[in-house]
Amino acid sequence: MSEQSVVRFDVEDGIGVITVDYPPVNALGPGVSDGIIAALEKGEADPNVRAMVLMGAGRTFIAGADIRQFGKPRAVPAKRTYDVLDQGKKPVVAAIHGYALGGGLENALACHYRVAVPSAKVGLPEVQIGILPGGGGTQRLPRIVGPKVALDMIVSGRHVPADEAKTRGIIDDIIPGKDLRKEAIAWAKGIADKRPLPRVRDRSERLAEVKTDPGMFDTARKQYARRMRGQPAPEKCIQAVEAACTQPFDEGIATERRLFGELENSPEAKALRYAFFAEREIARIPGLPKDLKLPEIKTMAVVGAGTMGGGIAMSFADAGMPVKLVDASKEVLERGIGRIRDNYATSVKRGSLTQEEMDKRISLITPVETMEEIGDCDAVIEAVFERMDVKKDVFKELDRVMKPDALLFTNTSALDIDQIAAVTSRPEKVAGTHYFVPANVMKLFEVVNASKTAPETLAAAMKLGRDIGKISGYAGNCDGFAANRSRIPFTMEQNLMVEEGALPHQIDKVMEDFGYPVGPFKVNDMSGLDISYDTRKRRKAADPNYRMLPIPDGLVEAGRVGLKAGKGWYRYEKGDRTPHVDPEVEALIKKVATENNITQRSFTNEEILHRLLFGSINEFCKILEEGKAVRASDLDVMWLHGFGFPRYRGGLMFWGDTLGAREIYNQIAAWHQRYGARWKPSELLRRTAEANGKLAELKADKLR
Ligand code: T1G
Repeated sequence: MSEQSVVRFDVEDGIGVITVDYPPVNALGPGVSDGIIAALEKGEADPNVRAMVLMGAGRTFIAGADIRQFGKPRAVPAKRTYDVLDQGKKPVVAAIHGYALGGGLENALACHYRVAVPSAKVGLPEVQIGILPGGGGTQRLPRIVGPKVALDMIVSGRHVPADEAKTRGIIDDIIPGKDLRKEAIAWAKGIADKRPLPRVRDRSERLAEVKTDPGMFDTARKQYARRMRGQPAPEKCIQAVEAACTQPFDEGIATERRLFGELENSPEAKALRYAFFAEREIARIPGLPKDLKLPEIKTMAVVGAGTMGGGIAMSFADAGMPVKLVDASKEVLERGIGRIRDNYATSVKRGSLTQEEMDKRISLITPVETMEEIGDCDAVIEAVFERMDVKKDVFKELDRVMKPDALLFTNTSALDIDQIAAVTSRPEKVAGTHYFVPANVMKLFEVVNASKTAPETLAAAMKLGRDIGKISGYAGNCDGFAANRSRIPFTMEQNLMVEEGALPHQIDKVMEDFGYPVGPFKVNDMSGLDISYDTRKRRKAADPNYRMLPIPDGLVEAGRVGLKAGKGWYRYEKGDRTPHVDPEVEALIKKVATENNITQRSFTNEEILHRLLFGSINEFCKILEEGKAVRASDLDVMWLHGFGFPRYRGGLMFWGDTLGAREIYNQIAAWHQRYGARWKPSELLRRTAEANGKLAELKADKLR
């Protein structure tokens, strides 16, 4: 689309209509701002034009600046749309549908009036990509909603629905939206002759709020400190809003622009931009025909009403999709439904869900006691006990009861899906849909492609995940698939370093300083040490060479199974979740080390960090080599949404590139010499190091 045509201007009934048409989301890409300025000047100069409307073509208003342009050299624009709007003599109405975000809302705030359709959302989400509103948003928004609400909107970056935006005065009116253009023109005609023109920059009455609560900026600093740890943008957002309350408008704009410049190329902003596009790229599976006819999934069933099955059923009800929940045992089914009710009730108590919404979601979940009753569903997800024989029995049953074109998905986290599919007459309709705990919360939805899975089934599963608000990621069928498999070296090194002398709280501190909300040993205590202990026991039973972990095994055998027992890696006071370092654990560690003739030593924090993360970088490369994942950035997205990897570091491979593939390869090669086979460097990593290539740009050459 040539720069000229990304903005259209036409006049209807004395109203100049400026339409931004720059798919997919009318971002302020090349030519858009200039196009808006040209249209505004045309309208100003045209005597037949009494007022103007600014709107977006397609599915949305302007979704902000073009994020792809950041970090690239850009000419300083001679004019800015915001200033041209401010200097205008004719009223301009922003007509908002879809999203008005970032520079989109900033343009709307520079217009004289704003109207929106009921489903519209507005916001200044720049902080989520490591920057701040750079088009006057930090100066104009506080003048409308007051500094306190502006702080909340700008530091959280949340999207505000139209009704709340109306209540807060961000938009002047809600229009039906049946015919946006027509309704906006009518609205503009209604105000065309009103003078003086209401410019937001001239308003200051709401800024006085700061006099009654001068401490609001420090309150915001405290409020957001924990959530925004390690990120420079929130503090600068607060400083910019503070400037709106202490400086004249144009000086405030200059302050905003300076602060923006300090953030645009920060490491955190680059990492958050990488994460933004990686989360969109993960939806694409190379080689999948674009015109595939996908089987429609409108009704779901879930087999197994345990913790996982219940969470999975909630994930569908939360997305408004009817779901049947079946379990062989009436008692387990009732307990499962009870647990779902409790979860929703907790959300209602916390105020994150209304009672009405809870009732609606519960009504979408139908408990049934027989498999026959789910036969008419479009697809089913099996979430029963993680044992192959149990899974096979269930899939034989599903193949018998489910309608012929129904899709059969399994939530197994590691078992061979080819074996499961082989017991059915429709292996092409079988795939893995792997959730992470808690299933109704974690966004990652790992879609596992088995050797007989049809492209339609794979694509339908990927779409299903997106339809319920998850991030669907492709994985090949292998032990642990992509996400869990890439995590195994992390968990192994976590435990081996403790045998060698590093202490759990030291390792936890390193990872919390790195940006994790909670260290790995505390996470283990929360999820229960007995779960992974049982998995190790099963693996040992299946493979005598499987290496047990004597220290966590010893903890479990000593009854220290974690938070639920008041002791695990840490000790906990009754009714309190605060972890306390426990000398008993250190004593057990020393005892196991002595019994296993392990010489203990001290560790630097850097060694701990690299031992934990380099192994998984190496495994990422092996997974890509084997074609069990599409691209490195997918695995990064899986760690962001499956394992809580700190978002402002972009992802594991993106972070790896801040050190360089060569340094990582050399270290791994050295550990290979020292520790043996588990550190055998991936061939792909060696080649990338040699070529000084980027880890985050690695892709599988062929999916297998
Ligand atoms: N720039 C470039 N591309 C964008 C984009 C943007 N701002 N927003 C979306 N896309 C692409 C996206 O990569 C995808 O591409 C397609 O559009 C659909 O997006 C001066 C400095 C609007 C809520 O942060 O939050 O303004 O993968 O899959 O789920 O102060 O996109 O199809 O090739 O996400 O319906 C501030 C970012 C910028 C908004 C729609 N704005 N976008 O969600 O679709 S900074 C934002 C979103 C700024 C000013 C500053 C979402 C959405 P592709 P999608 P969606």
